[in-house]
Amino acid sequence: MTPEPWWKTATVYQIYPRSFADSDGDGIGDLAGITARLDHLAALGIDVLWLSPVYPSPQDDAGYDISDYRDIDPTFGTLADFDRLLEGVHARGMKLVMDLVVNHTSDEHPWFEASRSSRDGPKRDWYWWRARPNNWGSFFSGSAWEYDPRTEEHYLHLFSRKQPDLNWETPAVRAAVHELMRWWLDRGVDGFRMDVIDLISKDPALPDGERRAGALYGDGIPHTSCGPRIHEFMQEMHREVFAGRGGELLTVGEMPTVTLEHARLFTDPARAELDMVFQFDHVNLDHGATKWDPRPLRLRDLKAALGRWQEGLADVGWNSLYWGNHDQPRAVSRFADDGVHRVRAAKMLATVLHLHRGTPYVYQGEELGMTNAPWSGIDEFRDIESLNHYAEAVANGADPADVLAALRPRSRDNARTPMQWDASPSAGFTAGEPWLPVNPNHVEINAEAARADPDSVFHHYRRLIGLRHGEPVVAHGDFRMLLPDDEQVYAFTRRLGDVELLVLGNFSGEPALPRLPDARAWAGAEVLVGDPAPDGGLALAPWEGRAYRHGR
Ligand code: TEU
Repeated sequence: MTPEPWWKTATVYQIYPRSFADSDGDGIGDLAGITARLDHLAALGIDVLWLSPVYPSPQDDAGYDISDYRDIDPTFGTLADFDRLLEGVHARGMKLVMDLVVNHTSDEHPWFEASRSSRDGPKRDWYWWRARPNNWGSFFSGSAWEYDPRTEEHYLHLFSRKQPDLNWETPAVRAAVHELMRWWLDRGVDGFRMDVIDLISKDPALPDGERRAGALYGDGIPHTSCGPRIHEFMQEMHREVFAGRGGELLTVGEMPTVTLEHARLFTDPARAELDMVFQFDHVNLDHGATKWDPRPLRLRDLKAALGRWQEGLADVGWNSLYWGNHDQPRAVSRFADDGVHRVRAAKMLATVLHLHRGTPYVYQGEELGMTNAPWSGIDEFRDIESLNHYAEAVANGADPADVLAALRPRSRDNARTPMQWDASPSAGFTAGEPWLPVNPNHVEINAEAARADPDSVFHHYRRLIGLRHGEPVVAHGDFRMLLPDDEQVYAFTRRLGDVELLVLGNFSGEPALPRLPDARAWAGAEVLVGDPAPDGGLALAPWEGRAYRHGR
């Protein structure tokens, strides 16, 4: 029997370097800052760190626009700083995973500079050039095409105009990517989180997309998402980069448009593509056609979405589990309550997520129950997605106050406010002026206070991460969703051999009594996570979570 992969008992922590810890007072986080804070992560019990991009970049999309894949941006430090960080991570028994952004490069990358220099240069076909653009819109507002007067053609950019899409049909592009990946693995990194990797195989005809009523642009997703050669490309990458390096690496594909059917193919170990993918179904439930059109989240939809992925990857493949990342609003503000019940709500979200089957990802500050920020005006935002949307909507006649109201809860900048280390004026993040305002609630919500309080969200995460290491049912047990239609309580069981867990989460500000058919059988069981109900039964206080264990 092949042993289970190590990452089934692992928890990953995402660091957004700009906002984690600043060592030199320029107001922007850096590698030396991370190195100085590694004990916080080791104390939490984290197994793997994922670093958002730290490569040289014009920072048009906060580092997701890379101009050199084999160096460190001076803002973040040097390769020597990187090696020191890696050493510190490994010395604490943790691993380090890099962000691989290769659907596109920066327009300032030498590959693109060569490509744009002439119509018949050797790198022309490394990007997508067309005499006439199609109707696709960019994820960051406006057209997905930019006219380049130098050669009088347009190039494709699914994201910002400073992020031209690489053409993966060209074999030399794929070879160049494989080479840079091997370069980082040879340096000692332990794997990659692959940015929008579901978009690298496009329909080479680049046909127009369907245009929704009222939309300015056509939808390119059907022609770019998991295209005809996607699995071939992933298998080739596996062969060229990972094969023969042993099973200690981690690969996770970020896939905003992935379907369950494709995910089964990507993560089936027999196919040798990826260890796991990030799916987006559960983070697309609380808005309409665009993310700027908020809708209330219905708990039954959340259970249906996550439950479908649990079931769909039960016999083959593996799930990643997340509530948030640097692109999503803060989980406790979005899915629960960041007011009086904040601590209990943040713990409940953690209990529910971490006891699913899959590998959990913790986004920096989530372990403190950090919240969305109280934005006062548009001039406080820094994210290109927010700023472009604001400019486009206002130019098209929307009321600026309405646009701002939609940005407040949804902007990616909510996730990017500085990490809250202590109660001092810049939250211990920097000695200078932070690049994005510190959330004023850092006087109360910060790592120093959380570590000192045994009842904090931090210590709750620590216990959950420890359970995954020590309780085989958490990593390997099967999953059964209960009460699918209940609008108040999230409930499921996990089972491995004679051991069974019952996990409950009250997703409401009212007390709840879960209506389980076998409630009596559970009432006497050991409380594994959370506090017992005062009467020893299953009752939950507002936003409370709890897990029970039967058997041993
Ligand atoms: O995100 C892909 C992605 O789907 C998001 O851009 C998404 O469209 C948006 O955030 C939803 O609000 C990845 C990175 O995580 C993101 O930071 C980058 O901006 C993007 O790719 C381009 O590299």
